[in-house]
Amino acid sequence: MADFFQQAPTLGNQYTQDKLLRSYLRAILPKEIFLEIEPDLKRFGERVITDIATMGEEANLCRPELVSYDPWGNRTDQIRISPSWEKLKAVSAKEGLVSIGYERNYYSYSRLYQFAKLYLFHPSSAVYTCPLAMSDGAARLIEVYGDDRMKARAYAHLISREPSQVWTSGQWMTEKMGGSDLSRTQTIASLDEEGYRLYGHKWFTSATTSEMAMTLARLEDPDGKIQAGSQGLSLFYLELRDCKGDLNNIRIQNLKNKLGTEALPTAELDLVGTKSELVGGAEDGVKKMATLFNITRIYNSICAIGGMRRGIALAQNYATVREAFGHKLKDLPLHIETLTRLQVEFEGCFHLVFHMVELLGKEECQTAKDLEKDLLRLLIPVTKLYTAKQGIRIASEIVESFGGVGYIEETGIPRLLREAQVLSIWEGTTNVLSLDVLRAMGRNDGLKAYSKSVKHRLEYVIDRRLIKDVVKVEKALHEIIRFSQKAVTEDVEFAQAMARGFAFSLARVYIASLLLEYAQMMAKDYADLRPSIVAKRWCQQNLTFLFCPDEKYRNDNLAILRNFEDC
Ligand code: MFK
Repeated sequence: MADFFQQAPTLGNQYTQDKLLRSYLRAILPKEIFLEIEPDLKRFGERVITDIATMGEEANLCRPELVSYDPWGNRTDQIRISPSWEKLKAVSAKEGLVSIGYERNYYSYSRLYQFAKLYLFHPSSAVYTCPLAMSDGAARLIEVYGDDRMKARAYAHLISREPSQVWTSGQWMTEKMGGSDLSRTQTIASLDEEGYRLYGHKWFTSATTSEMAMTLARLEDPDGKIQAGSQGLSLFYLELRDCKGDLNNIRIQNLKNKLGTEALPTAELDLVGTKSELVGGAEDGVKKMATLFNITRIYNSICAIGGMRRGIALAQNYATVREAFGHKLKDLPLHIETLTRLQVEFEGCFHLVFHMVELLGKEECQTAKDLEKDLLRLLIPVTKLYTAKQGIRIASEIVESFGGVGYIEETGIPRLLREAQVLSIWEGTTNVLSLDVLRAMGRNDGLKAYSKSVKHRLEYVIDRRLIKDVVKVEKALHEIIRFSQKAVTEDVEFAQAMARGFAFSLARVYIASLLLEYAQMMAKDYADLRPSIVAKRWCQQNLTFLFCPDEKYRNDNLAILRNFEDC
């Protein structure tokens, strides 16, 4: 029998091969900006499959290690990380992966440029995007709420392009009582003659080798009283080490053994009198921290689509080399159908995420209208929760599309699934964010902005080949509006039970409007009809997932679960 070898998939330049990214940027950016940044994207598209990919692979193989004591019994609390993780830090700084967004050389478009690079970088980076996300969020937080000293010191380090100067930041929110319900935070901030000192335990801290962190704590008043609930939380800035390199009264207790993100150190730690500074005055800590976690949620979404694109690129390449049943996989109708579905889902998510990045850029450069600000507040949780879930689904299909080898660790394919799985957990789970969507609608004009924006986009579409789809999206939008009016008259349990389906409907319908608008633009300006095919395919699927969980329905749920009695 002749020897048989399976051919591994190969990747080409991740920018030049990504026709969607290229045509999207060309269409959306002013011509002079596109021409100026494209050479950098081309160069970077090559790096992410060469030296950066090697750094990522090496970092993944070398897990962080906690050295709690030195040989003489002294407590050291040192986290040893891979040299490649350090290299990724230097590369990120030099490539401007955070700084581009703050240099603002391209005004509000700077964020599009920066996030295009992050999208290319993420799947090769061993999730170095995590410290970048928190650092970017911390930079924005300081820009908005920080004092002059923080701006001159921490902000300058966070946005530095100089590897010896650049800092990363942690975002320490999660405590044992919960990462979702921050109102149960127990860390206390006490004021002494030198300033604030923090006492408490942080249960999940990511990228714990960072130079600084933003965290939440409760202020102790002069009588030693402490305000409960989330209103009583204040925001604090701290540096992990002093000028001698000693930890700032922090005990690192444990490193987490996780399903994925293995190169990333995630620690449990105690704050035992950690010196820190209040950011933006007392209280309203959650609200201030939201400036940071809104940025990290956008990073989460860009990482989701970066991972989808990488998986699909690998699967498509493999389909051109792998034979089965006398054909290449690329010629098998069911395989084509499967990959097409993934590609359409990915393209929808791509448009949603980059649209949000565009809105973020406008908000930061003060060119966003009120409607766009309300829209951004609503779309951040919608986009984060939707793209994370689709990222997992697509990664799972990609693993399967490789058959048995997709399950083999050394192919690198299982990593796609592990790295996707975290995206629906950190930075707010799907259910927590679904409830946040309801809050974003209730507290400002989120739904009004949403509906106006979808309608406005649909009005632009006049190509008669797309009109049937426009009508379908209009109907789905009316369904959403009617449903939301009904939902406010129902009880809280009703609203909570339907929240996930509602958020998914918001995502699907919004994406439909973006795809149709893009299809119209590409047909008109570039005689490119492919986006119309994608938009039509998107609109063929269910756009809404609205159902009525009235009291009977919810009681039936409990009957199905047997009231949790047998568990
Ligand atoms: C690679 C990608 C990224 C990698 C980074 C990962 C590393 C980090 C890992 C983690 O940190 S995981 C921790 C994950 N935990 C969360 O993300 C928290 C999830 N929970 C929520 O988001 C809850 O919705 C929340 C804790 C915010 C609810 O708390 P509350 O106190 O009940 O909030 P409430 O009353 O809704 O909001 C308090 C204030 O904040 C309000 O302002 P006002 O008082 O003026 O009305 C809100 O409007 C405001 N706010 C809340 N969420 C906001 C927001 N403002 C803007 N945007 C938001 N998203």
